[in-house]
Amino acid sequence: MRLFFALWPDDDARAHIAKAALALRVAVDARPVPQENYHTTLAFVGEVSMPQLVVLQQIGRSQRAAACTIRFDAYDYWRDSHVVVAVARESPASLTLLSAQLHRDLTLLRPNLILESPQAPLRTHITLARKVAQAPVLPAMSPFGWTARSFSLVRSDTSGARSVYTVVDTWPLLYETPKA
Ligand code: 3AM
Repeated sequence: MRLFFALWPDDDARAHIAKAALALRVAVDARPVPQENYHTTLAFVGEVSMPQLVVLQQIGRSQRAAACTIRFDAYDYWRDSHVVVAVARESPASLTLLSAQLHRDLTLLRPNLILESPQAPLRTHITLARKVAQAPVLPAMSPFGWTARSFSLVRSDTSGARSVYTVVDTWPLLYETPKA
């Protein structure tokens, strides 16, 4: 099975993302991401066996990152992957740390596990449309906040015409301490 760690939106965040996607105009042959697939990838894992799944669940359970609110504030077109994304130009520190820690744990515990994942710094984003062949004219985004209270291990099935994502496990992020 093919897995990745991600933030999975609650209904509130999903509604905000859907609204941001609606404001986009991409070419007719582009593929808008279905609402049920919206997510923010923290660490792509790749193909794993059942025993490796248990290791991944241990890794997920052992994280101690803080909950945070992410402000998505711009659209971007990523030419290499032909996607239009919503980006948070500033990532909360706790999210950057969580992503880095996940990558570190994956590498330390199972050096052979990550066959495909590059360890690039986190670019906090939500893919809104795929197969966008040419750079579209992107509007300014009405910024929205997504309060991340948990993160998930997600299975990706790309064998059919549409990718199907299934949340396998979810762990809480630590509570945000209110600022004085
Ligand atoms: O979250 P986004 O949409 O940016 O493109 C895939 C998707 O990214 C990416 O993992 C996310 C969940 O499927 N992905 C797919 N194959 C990948 C690979 N080999 C990959 N990321 C890194 N390496």
